[in-house]
Amino acid sequence: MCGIVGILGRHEVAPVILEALRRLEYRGYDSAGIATVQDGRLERRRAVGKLVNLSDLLVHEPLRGRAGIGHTRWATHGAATLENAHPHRAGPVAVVHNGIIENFAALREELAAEGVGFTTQTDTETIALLVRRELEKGASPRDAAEATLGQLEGAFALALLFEGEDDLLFVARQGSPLAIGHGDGEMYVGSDAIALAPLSDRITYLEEGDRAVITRAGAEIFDAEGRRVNRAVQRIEMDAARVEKSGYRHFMAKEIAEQPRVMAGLLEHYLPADEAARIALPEALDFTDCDRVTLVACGTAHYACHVAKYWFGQLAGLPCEIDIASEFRYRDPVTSPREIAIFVSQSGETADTLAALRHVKDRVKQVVAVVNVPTSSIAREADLVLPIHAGPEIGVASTKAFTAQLGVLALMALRAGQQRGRLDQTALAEHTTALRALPGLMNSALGLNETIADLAEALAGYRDVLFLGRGTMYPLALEGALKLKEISYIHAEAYAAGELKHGPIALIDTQVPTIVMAPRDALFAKTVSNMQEVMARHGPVVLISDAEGIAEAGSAVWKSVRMPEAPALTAPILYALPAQMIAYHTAVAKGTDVDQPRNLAKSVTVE
Ligand code: HGA
Repeated sequence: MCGIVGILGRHEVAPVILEALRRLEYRGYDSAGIATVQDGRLERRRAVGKLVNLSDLLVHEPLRGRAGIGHTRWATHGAATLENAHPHRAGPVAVVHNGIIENFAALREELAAEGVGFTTQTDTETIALLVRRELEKGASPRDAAEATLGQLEGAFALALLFEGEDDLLFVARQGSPLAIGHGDGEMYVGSDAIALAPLSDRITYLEEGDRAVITRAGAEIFDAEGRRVNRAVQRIEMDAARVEKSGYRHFMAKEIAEQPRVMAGLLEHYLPADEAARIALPEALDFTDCDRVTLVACGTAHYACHVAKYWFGQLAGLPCEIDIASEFRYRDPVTSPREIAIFVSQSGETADTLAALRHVKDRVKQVVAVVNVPTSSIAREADLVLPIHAGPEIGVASTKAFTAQLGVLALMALRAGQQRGRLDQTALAEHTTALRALPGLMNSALGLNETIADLAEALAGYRDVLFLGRGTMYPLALEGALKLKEISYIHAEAYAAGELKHGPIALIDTQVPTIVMAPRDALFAKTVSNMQEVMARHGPVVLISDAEGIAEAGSAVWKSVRMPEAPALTAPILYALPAQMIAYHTAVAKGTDVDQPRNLAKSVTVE
């Protein structure tokens, strides 16, 4: 999603802004631009496509100045064209914006009625035009910005730069994240701390409704009511090396390979090695007096919730509901004062998930955030935060965050089972032993890289792929299909294996491979029957199973992937790896942009 950068520097800022925008590239974008105040004059350069186009332009038409703003745009309103690229300018003001101005059409009409013309199709341009209108009435830059904010509806983060003001940035946050970095006689603004990583490790996160007047001397922050407020300056440990590819061809490959280490770190955190079965989750997480669990998320995180639904039911006997955040929020969900609502998001900034959290926050017993970024909005607004400790995830297609989310959710379900008397110490010890063995099994699964690369070469030639699974393998099938379509653009669908004959079997022919995810578990025979139904109709089948499963059912399949044997609890976590590797290698074989697939964005900060 759109990335924002702003700098009041001691030296030329355009190259530094460009570097910061590079660190935001992972969020996904389609055009980019920078504006600076150069000898008092506001100047801007914009380019469609990747940042290299903007940097080429800057070589021929450099931008000078010590104050500037920059933007990577992921279009919501108006095509990815040069005129729609940010910064948008109206006379003496330039704006960069992340989010959506929901009343922009009404505002445009109002401005049009006054004879104001438009040069873009964006909602963002209205902000610049409204600020200019206030400035023309004689308002100061700050008052003009304040007056404009009062007219905007929707979710946004924005930064304003003014002609003639080389020591002023006005920024505001309403729904989309924004961080301020403190330097030595310099100040920075960024959509996230990653953008500011090498510039500053002292970060202030703006709260909902905050606006700030920034000069090189510091930031004056005001809340939505205009009261001056203090927001903490936090020291961020942002190991710059962790956002490098470290020799891997893609971030996604690196992040897939990191999973054994991430899982080991997560377990070290939540499952102390010294005590056999003590789950080190906060005491405040109490499932005893709880009548149900609700899990809400989007995309891959939603599939993690889907797996957790099985765990909460089977391990803790707890009714569990899952929903997609954008649906949950608007369907008027029935809540209970004894309900624990869990919101899962890698970035902790997912706009729909945040809105869903706010929707039920005061109506349930407890709101828990399972996030990768503990300083994020979702984390800050929840009653309890359980970080997944996955480290920065840069590839747009989530990998290590998914398995780490599953790790935390499994521990929560075990804790619930223990607290509710469903799991005795022996059963608990069995499950924690299984979790401790998981990093080793993940390492073995990574050894399948070559096998899966070969399989992917073959899959890359197909247009449609089906994924099937039963039980906890059903959400894994959904995740496998999502991953494949996200980065290879192959149309992929997933079904619960038992659903096959209720419709999707009509798709089966020699041109539609079916990937069956089926460890040799209690449901194996049933899934194998569905697999046979596919083969009887000449559909090529890829069986992902363990040695026993493949020995039993793999003789007539097109291809098989032999996974290490895994206990029922950890199998869905382990089987994420082949699903990710299939998607990754298929995308590589097809030559698509693995880390920044078309149209997709990381940290989805608009609804
Ligand atoms: N609505 C603005 C900004 C979009 C955005 O924030 N994307 O992440 C536009 O379309 O330019």
